[in-house]
Amino acid sequence: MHAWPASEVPALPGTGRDLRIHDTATGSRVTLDPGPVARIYVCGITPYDATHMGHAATYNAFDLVQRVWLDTKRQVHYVQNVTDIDDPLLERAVRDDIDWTALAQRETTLFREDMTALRMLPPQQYIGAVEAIPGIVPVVERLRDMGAAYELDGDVYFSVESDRHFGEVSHYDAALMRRLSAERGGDPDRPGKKNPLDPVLWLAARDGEPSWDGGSLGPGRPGWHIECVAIALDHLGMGFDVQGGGSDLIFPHHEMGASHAHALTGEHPFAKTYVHAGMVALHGEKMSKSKGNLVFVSALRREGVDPAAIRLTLLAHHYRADWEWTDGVLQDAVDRLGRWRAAVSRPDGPPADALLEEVRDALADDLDTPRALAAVDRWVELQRTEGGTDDSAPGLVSRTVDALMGVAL
Ligand code: 5CA
Ligand code: ZN
Repeated sequence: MHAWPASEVPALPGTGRDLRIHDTATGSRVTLDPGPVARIYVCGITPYDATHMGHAATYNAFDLVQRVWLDTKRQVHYVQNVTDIDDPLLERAVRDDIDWTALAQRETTLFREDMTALRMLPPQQYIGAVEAIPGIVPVVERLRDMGAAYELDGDVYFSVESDRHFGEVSHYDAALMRRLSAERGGDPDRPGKKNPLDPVLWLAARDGEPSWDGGSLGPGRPGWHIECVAIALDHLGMGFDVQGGGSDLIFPHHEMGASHAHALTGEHPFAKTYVHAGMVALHGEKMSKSKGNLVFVSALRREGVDPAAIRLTLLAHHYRADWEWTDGVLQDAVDRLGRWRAAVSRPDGPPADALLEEVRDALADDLDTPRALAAVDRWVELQRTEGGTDDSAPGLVSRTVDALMGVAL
């Protein structure tokens, strides 16, 4: 699949800081130490209802990770998937009486447009589950042949007991794992499984559902977790720097993915660091497609809201916090954008070199965007009240917020 066009990242003087970020698996802040090419896999959308503010907030977090890396003069190898075949997509297509491929295509197109408008950097590989099937089949066959997977009425399940590191991403207890498995696409109550938590790797063809050639597995379609593992291993290999997603992916998705990869390769870890963004809520509940309490990026754009204001709304919240979308938080961002634009439109202003370093410090410290915005606010306020004579300052402020936070003033 093609991704979306990259917005330019302006050059900044000097060099940024190494990123310290909260790692879910160790429960602590770690300083990332990527090579000259930092490797990141971010789980993509299931394209049946895109792009809501929760999605946008999560992709914003991982866009910042990349911008901090780029500022340290590294290159970034970024891979993202599209879950363009899975139960929820098929269910929505039936509900809305639309062809599932048309639904997936429509929503993926919208997602690309939203990501472009929000100045999110595109992945180098943007891979759909369907196009990844020829690579997924041999991976599932291998897991089965090595005894890490088993068959149940034609479906193939992964045995969580085959990975001695199982549980080390989420550290959740068995009861919570079981509850989340049931809520998030698993089938812990299906009789005949070795362990109720075992996730499906390959689902044998069902009547009325699309299916693909599965070689020795028979016709069917892939399970969810193995999709991301096959794509990540194909393009990034084991031990890549960051796997990212929202906190609802900690379990089962990222736990199972890690276990699949450990079993498959005999190596550990799958990702060196697991990073998770908080959940955005609307009216007191997590924004989710299944609940339908959504605010769409595209709807706001259509109403004439500047994408830079949407992005500033996201940046005003720490990426790990759960927060609530309200008209008030958007209005605050619209007002802030107006103040910032007025301040950088003047020909000169107070020196901004210290501001650049403050923004760098804040972002390198677990992506502390509220602190970064506060630093810009202070410069803007000084510009308004006292002004200054540094004629390079307004340009430097513009380039700082664009290069490091994707906000075009
Ligand atoms: N296709 C899978 C990942 S392989 C998937 O979870 N798709 S999704 O469309 O449901 O979600 C895409 C990303 O948005 C995931 O990282 C998910 O954690 C994140 N996300 C979903 N809802 C919210 C929300 N309300 N707040 C923050 N992030 C969210
Ligand atoms: Zn994923």
